[in-house]
Amino acid sequence: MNLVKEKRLKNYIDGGWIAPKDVRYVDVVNPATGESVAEVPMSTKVEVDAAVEFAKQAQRGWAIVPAPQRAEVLYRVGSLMKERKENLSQLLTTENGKVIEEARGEVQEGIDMAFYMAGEGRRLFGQTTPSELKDKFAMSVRAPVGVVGIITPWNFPIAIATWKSFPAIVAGNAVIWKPASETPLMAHELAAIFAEAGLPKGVLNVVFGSGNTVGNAMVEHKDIRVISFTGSNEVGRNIASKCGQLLKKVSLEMGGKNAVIVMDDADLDLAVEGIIWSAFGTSGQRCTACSRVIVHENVKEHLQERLLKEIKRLKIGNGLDEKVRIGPIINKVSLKKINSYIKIGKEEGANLLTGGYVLDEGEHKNGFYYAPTIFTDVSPNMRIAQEEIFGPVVSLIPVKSFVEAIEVNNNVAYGLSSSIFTKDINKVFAAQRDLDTGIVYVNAGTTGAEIHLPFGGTKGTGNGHRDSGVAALDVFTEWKSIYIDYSGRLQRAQIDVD
Ligand code: UN1
Repeated sequence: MNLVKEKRLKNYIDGGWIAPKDVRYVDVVNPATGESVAEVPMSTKVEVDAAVEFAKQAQRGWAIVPAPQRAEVLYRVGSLMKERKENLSQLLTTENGKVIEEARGEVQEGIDMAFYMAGEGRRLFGQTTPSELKDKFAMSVRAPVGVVGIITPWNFPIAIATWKSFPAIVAGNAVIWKPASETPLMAHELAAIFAEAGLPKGVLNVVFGSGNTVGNAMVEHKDIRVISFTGSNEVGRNIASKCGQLLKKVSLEMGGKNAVIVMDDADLDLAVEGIIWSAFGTSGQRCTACSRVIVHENVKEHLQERLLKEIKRLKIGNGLDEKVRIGPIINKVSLKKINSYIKIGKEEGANLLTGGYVLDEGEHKNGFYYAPTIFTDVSPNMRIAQEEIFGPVVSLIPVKSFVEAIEVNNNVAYGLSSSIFTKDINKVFAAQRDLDTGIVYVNAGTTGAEIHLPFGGTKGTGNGHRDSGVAALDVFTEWKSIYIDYSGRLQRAQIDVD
């Protein structure tokens, strides 16, 4: 059952809960109340090295377990997550702050991923290909890579971990996982569920700690052959250059500057709902959050008025309260960063329509809350329209045409998600082709990716890999080409072909 009983968390290494020696502990703070709910150890390279040794050993055995049997563990993990969905969701809200309804949605994402990837245990399709030579058989199969490292963020502490660890495990790898220090409880619970589901020891190892120490030790460890990272652009680039030097495969997902386009033929009620949900849900702390609205000038005034009206209805508070729609921001550092963009926006000449301040009175006194914020009359090159803010701040950018809307959408450094509201079927098809993002929505907001489709984006969002979906297997497997000659002679390829 719920295993977080002791306040001080332990690493999960080689199937055991182990407290690292002589390390400092950091408080895990409930952002809704400011209270410490646990303490997380700041492990060191020593723990990473130990975990990798155990993982290497375990992986050899795990790789020869037939994939359908490896998948059985994931089916059990999915069932246990389903049984504990409510507990996990409450705990997730406690450490991350997201409202309980969204926490349930996130846990559901993990459950879906478990059953979906378990299905891969009976597929993991390879290919057979005709050989150039007689009496020779050629095929390519997906082979596990070995020991892989996953580094996950605080904004989706369980879902993103499942996008990465489940495909890695079903494909026969062993995993070293560094969860974000802000949200270690989900990692603790997922490791406990894996143990209960019968995953052999050493196949999954959780090492808590900072990116600088634990993350770095993972990136630099010669026996960790893949790094899959979701987080900030700055950290991602740093990891990428180190991995480049070491010729290590790295998969990066580093955020977005996602836009909703509202054309003048759009269903405005629907567009308003879509914008409110994708801009202010999760307090804007999603990689997929909408932070720009590109609106046709004919409907600009109307849309602004409608958004303003809807924003006033949003109850902001502790996410455990079912009536609350907007929870807190993860911590004070984030609050400060969001606030700094308000100043930048004003200085750039944007018009602050609503919000733009920290909520710190009454029920909001001890937590980290920010008022949902809208800037209007934003021009596409302003910093508030170019840089990822990761908070409930949205910029309205007026445009004159569909072509201009697409151009503005694409003219940012990121390319994760985009959306268009229109009733014109021609614009729908042109937009899905021309929007330069890894995910495109039509008549829906920018959030809500489903786990059986690839997740990721173009340009500064990543480096060409995808989480989730069957595409995730490409990150965690190597193609192995196998030739079996049954001619009884030495046949020389490209030479003995006549
Ligand atoms: C993220 O913010 O990094 O599509 C993940 C969505 C969610 C996942 C977001 N399913 O918004």
